[in-house]
Amino acid sequence: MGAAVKYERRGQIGVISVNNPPVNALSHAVRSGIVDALATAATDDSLAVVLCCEGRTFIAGADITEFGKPPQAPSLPDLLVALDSHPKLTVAAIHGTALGGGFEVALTCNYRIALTSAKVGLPEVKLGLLPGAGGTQRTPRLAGLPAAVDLITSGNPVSAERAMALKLIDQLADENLVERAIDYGNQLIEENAPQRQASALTFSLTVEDTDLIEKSRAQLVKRTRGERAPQRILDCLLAAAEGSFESGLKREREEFMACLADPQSAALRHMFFAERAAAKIDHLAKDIKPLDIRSVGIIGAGTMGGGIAMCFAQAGMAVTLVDMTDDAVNIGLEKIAKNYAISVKKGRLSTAQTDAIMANITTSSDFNDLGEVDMVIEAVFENLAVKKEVFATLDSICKPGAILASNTSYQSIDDIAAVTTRPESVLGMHFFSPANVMKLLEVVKGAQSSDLVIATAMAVGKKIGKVSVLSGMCYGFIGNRMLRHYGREAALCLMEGSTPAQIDSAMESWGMAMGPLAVSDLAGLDIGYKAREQLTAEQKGAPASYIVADRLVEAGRLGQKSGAGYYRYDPETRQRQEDPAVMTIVTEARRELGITPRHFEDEEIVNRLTLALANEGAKLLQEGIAQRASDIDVVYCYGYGFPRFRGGPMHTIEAMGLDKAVTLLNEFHDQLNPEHWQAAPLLTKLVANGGQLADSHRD
Ligand code: T1G
Repeated sequence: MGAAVKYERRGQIGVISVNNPPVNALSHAVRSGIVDALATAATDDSLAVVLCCEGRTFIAGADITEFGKPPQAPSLPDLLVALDSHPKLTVAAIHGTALGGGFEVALTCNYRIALTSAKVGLPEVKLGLLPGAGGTQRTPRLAGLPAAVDLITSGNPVSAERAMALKLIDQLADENLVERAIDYGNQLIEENAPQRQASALTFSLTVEDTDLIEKSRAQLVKRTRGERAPQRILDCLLAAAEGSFESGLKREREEFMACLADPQSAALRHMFFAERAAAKIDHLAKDIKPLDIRSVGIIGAGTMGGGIAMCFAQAGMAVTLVDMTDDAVNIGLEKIAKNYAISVKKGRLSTAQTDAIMANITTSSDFNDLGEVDMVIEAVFENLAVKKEVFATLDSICKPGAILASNTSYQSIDDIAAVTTRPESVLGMHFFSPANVMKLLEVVKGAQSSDLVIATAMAVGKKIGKVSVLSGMCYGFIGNRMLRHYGREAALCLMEGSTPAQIDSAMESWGMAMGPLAVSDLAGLDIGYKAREQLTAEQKGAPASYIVADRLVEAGRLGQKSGAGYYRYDPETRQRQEDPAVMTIVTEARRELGITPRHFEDEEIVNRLTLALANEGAKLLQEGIAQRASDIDVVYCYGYGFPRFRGGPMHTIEAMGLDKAVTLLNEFHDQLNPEHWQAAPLLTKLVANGGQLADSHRD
């Protein structure tokens, strides 16, 4: 059986115990170990078998690292055939998170007992897959179709208590799970309980079920923006009702293999590991222990400061929200209270919960109240002089060792650190609006930011529920530096012949949460306008890349905030509507710059915008601003609405083929503005030596 699985007798019960840290994934060693243990139990004089796991959780799924490698027998289906046909009673003892193939193993046992603290789920859809070991066939037979649709298409785990209500679990235990499971096995033997197999159950569709499947199809198309696994899951669930268990299992296998081969699954599995890799800081001393941050000061009670304050208060940390006047602070606090009132109204939080969160926030208009906090995050107006003044004051007030972070989107962390006596404790913590919703946090390392401070900021990000990504210092850090090229290409496609509606719908059909021009309207066109006022003509770039945006602002069209920008917005629904007045402005701008409009295909728009992102991303990699290509993917999927089923900008060109990407870049260089389309040397080097972005680090 090997070290991963052991078998021992406890009286008339045979106990199979899996030990494959960290999450008891169903590696080849685990699968073959369980098959061997089942064979032993089949022939010894045990009367029942308990399957349990050591460590922190029951089996948390198939071993995702094995996907894409040659299969090794016994496969998971082979294991489940042996389990389903076993001659003894089988009991699964569940703790931690029994997920995916792990829960499918438990569902194949005759009975299931779980710790009340346990959770179970079938999250395969989050990897672009579906439960490929009988989960789509057994779950509806045990819990009914509606519960199966919800569990498998959402991929979200449910509590043991909820699972018991759904008849997916039979018993709950508060502690001593293995002992309780052995007692349960003895009780079943005593009661001469039948070998109850989910595979032997049948169920047929009601009219409501059929309606549910069709309604779910439409909802999922909208919610997942084109992901194919959810639709395949519904096909498998239908097959469960329309035929035998065997025919349903066959259909599930076919659909699972189709998912496994689908580029969307490769992208989603890439994102699974990318999110985890982002938390790792290269070359960081292994023994560095992040500081324990318990109290935080937030400077600036505006939209960003208020949202940031909510993140920390929700994580149970003491927050001091500071602004220049009591009025400003009170307005900020009222906005936070309003946000929580909406959450209570929508049933997301209880009043008790929001009261407890609000109790973590104190307010002040006196910086001296920040003397004892462990960390301060500045979220004042995006102006370097103002930020320098704030940091100089904080430096004189805050206790030694307190971390001073700026939420700046662009300003130099080094210039800000230079006005303090503690540059090693200064860094950027760039949140994304709305800060209490968006999961991305860019942790920006200044030239003198210490490893301890960086590690602490990354850990604080995780503690408040963010996905932290480390960025070096450059204008715009990772996300916004790339966004400038993305936005430039959207503006140029408009000037060269496209329309706002075509550009946005092309990108949204491709998978972006929102098209680039609609995003500009949401953020406010005046922000870019004011930023450009501080730039030289050279810094602003090609006039064609901003002339329309400037003309819209000058015409009072600031975006959603003024009811019109690239679109007109319904005052009630905020739905965008095309506005002929915009094309009048565009036509005039084209005439002014001597541009003759031409026809655009959606494909050109998608290629130009995605390659503009990836090419700049490659330059960030070369310069060491981003630690790894997958970090850039995490930034875009968590901060900019890039579709996870595309795996991020860098995975997108890896999946396209770097050679094809570089060929397109060179074509754009020759046909469009050569200054904008110089292929990143890293990409041409990788194509020349057949390398992969995944293996590339800084030059
Ligand atoms: N396979 C391989 N490695 C895994 C893994 C898995 N299934 N799950 C986690 N890891 C690694 C992870 O990469 C990290 O590694 C370490 O374990 C700790 O994970 C046929 C086909 C279980 C809730 O989708 O949701 O079954 O970074 O940092 O926050 O139908 O891991 O330390 O080197 O996430 O405590 C279905 C995926 C698979 C569950 C624990 N199962 N895992 O969270 O720790 S497909 C899943 C999780 C399948 C069958 C189909 C979480 C967790 P490293 P972690 P955590």
